[in-house]
Amino acid sequence: MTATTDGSAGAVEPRAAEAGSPTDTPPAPGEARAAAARAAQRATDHLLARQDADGWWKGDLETNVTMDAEDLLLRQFLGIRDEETTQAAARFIRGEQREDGTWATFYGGPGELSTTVEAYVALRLAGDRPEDPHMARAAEWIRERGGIAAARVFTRIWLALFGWWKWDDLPEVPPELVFLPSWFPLNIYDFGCWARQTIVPLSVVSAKRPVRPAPFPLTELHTDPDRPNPPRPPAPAASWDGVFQRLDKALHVYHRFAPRRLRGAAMKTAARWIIERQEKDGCWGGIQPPAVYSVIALHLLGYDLEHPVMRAGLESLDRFAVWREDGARMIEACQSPVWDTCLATIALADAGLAPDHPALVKAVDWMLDEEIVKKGDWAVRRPGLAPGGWAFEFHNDNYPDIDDTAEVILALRRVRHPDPARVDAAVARAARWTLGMQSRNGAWGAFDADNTSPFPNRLPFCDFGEVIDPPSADVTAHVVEVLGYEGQAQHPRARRGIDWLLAEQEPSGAWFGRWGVNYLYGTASVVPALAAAGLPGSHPALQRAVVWLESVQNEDGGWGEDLRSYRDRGWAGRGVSTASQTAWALISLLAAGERDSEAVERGVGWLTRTQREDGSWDEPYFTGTGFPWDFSINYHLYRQVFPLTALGRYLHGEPVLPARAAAGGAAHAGEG
Ligand code: R01
Repeated sequence: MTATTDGSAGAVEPRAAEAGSPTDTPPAPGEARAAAARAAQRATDHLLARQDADGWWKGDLETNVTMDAEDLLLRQFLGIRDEETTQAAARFIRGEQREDGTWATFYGGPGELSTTVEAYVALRLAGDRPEDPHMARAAEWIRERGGIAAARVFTRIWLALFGWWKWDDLPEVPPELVFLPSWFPLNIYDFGCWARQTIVPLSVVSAKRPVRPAPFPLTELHTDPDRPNPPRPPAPAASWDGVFQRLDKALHVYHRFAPRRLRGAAMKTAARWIIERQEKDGCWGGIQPPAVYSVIALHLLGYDLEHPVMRAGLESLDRFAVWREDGARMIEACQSPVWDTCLATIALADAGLAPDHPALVKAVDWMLDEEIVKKGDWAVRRPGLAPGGWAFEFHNDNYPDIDDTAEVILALRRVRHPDPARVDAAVARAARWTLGMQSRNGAWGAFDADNTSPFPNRLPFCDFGEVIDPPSADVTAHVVEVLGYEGQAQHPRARRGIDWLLAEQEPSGAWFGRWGVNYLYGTASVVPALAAAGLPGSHPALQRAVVWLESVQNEDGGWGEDLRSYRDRGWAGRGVSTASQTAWALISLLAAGERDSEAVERGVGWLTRTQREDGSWDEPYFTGTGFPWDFSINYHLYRQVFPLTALGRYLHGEPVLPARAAAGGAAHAGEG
C-alpha cells in the first residue's frame, strides 16, 4: 500500500472531479445499463474466483502497525522472537511509515503518537538505529508531541514490560474485578466483549507488574530524559474525572496492601475465566489483542510455553499473519470469514446468480456449519434466551454477534438450498435469539444487550477506543431488515426498533455509522431496512435521506466520507470517492426508489468507470470502523461486495421478500 505522505487526506480536495471527467460526454441510458451489466459480470467472476474451496470468502483485514509492533513485543517478552519473523514484520512497518516519520492508524490519516511510539520500538527490536534518518525523524516527532508520557495506556503497558515506563505510573486495573457480581458497577460484563477479554488478562499483568530486561535504552523518546515520568495534570475534584482519578489513587494504595489470599484467588479465577474462553483454534474471541494479553497473563501465572493451552494460543497468533509478495508480514487484528461470506452471498444473489448456483449452495453449507448453538457471555444479560446465531470469525463461539447473525439470515434467504428445512430451522433459532437480544431502548448493540453503563469509559485505564457496546443504528437496521424480509415488520419488537431508528435520524437526514465510515454507512444500513419493513420511498425519513445523499455526491459521481467525520461533522458524507462508499449511497438511493434518478446514473457511472480490468476495485481508504476514529479497518473485500450489490440492485431491482419469492418462484424481482 502506498500511503499519502503529507499526513492528511484533507490535502485531497473532497469535491475534486476526476481528471477529465467533466468533459466526458455522458453515455446514453441504454449504453450505461450495458456498461453496468458488463461491470457486474466481471465483478461476479472476480468474486467467484476468490471463494475458498470450503465455501467461504475472506479478504485481508487491514488495521494499523500497533498489531505488528505488539506481536514483536510479545515475542520479545516471551523470549521467542526470531530474526526471520522480526525482519518480515519490520519490512511491513517500514513500508507504512510516512514522509514526516510518523505512522497513522488509517490511510491518509494524521500521524498518531502511540502508533508511532510502538512502531519505532518494534523497528529498534529489528535493529534499526536511532541515528538512521527514518528513526530520528520519528523520535523527534514523538518528543515534540510529549514523548512516551503522552502515549495511551496500552502503549505504556507494553513499555513497562521492559522497564521503559514505571508500572506505578499506570492506571490500576485490579484482578479482584472478576469477583464483582454482574449487577455491580464496573463488573466485567459492563464492558463490551472485546474490552472485557482484554481487561481480564491485563488485570493479571498489572497486578504482577513484570519487568524483562530492556534490550536497549529508549531515552530518545522522552521529552526530559532526567525526569522520564512527568505526572499527569489532575482533573477538577468535583468532576467525574476527578472522582475516577481518586479511585485510581486508592487502587494504587490497594495494590500494595491487597490481601494475598484474595489476590491469589482473584488471579486463579481470572485464569479459569480466560481458559474457559479459549476457542477450539487456541485463540480468544477471534481477535488478536485479547489473545496476546491472555498468553502473557497465563505465562505470568505459571503456564510454561509447552503447556497445551499456551502452545495452542501461540499457534493461533501465527495465523493472524498475512505474508505479502514482497516478504512483508502483516498482522490482522481479526479475521472476517463469516462477515465476508454472507456479504458475498448477498452480492452474488443481487447480481442475478441463480439461487441454486453451486457457489451459493456451498457458501450456505459452510455458514450452516458455522452456526453457534451454545450459550456465550451474552447469556449473563439474557439468561433465559436460547442460543442460535453467528460470529464474525472462524472460531468465536462465546461471542456471536447480532450484526453477523442478521446478515447471515439475509444471505441464507437468498439461496435455494437442497435442505430448506435445515435452513429454516437455523434461521428460526437465529431470529429468536436476535429478538431476545434487543436492548431496553428498543435497539440492538453488536454483542450484548443493555451494554450501556456510563462507568467503564470514565476509568483512567480506558483512554483508547470504545469500551462499551451500546445499541447502534447500523446493527439495529440490519435486524429490522431481517424482520422485514421475514414478514415480521409488525412484530412489537420490530416496531420499537423502527421507531428508535426514526428517532435517531440526524437533522441532516443521515444516520451515524458505528461499524462503518460513517454517515454513508449508517444511512446505507437504515434506508434499505426501513424499506424492507414496508416504509414507502415517499416516507419523509427516506426522502430526507435521499436529499442528504444527493447533497454530498461528489462532482465525479461517486461518494466518499473521510474518517475525520467522526471528529468533525463538517466532514459528514464528504471525502474522496471510494468504491464501497459509492456503493452504499447507491444501495440507499435504490432502496428509496430512486432507480432512474440522475444521481444514481452518475454513481453507477463512477463504479463502471473505476473498475479494474480484473473486475475488482482499488480502495486504499479505510471504510470500516472498529472504534470510531481510534481504530479503523480496511476490509479488503468491501471494495468488491458492495459495488456488486449496488450494480446488481440497479440492474435487477431490490431483493424480494421470501414470502413473495415463494409465491412467484423467483429469488429476486428480475428486470423492471
Ligand atoms: C481490538 C481489536 O483489534 C478489535 C478487532 C475486531 C473488532 C468488533 C466487532 C465486529 C463485528 C468485528 C470485529 N461487527 C459488529 C462488525 C461489523 C462490521 C473489535 C476490536 C483492539 C483493541 C482492543 C470487531 Br482494547 C480490543 C480489541
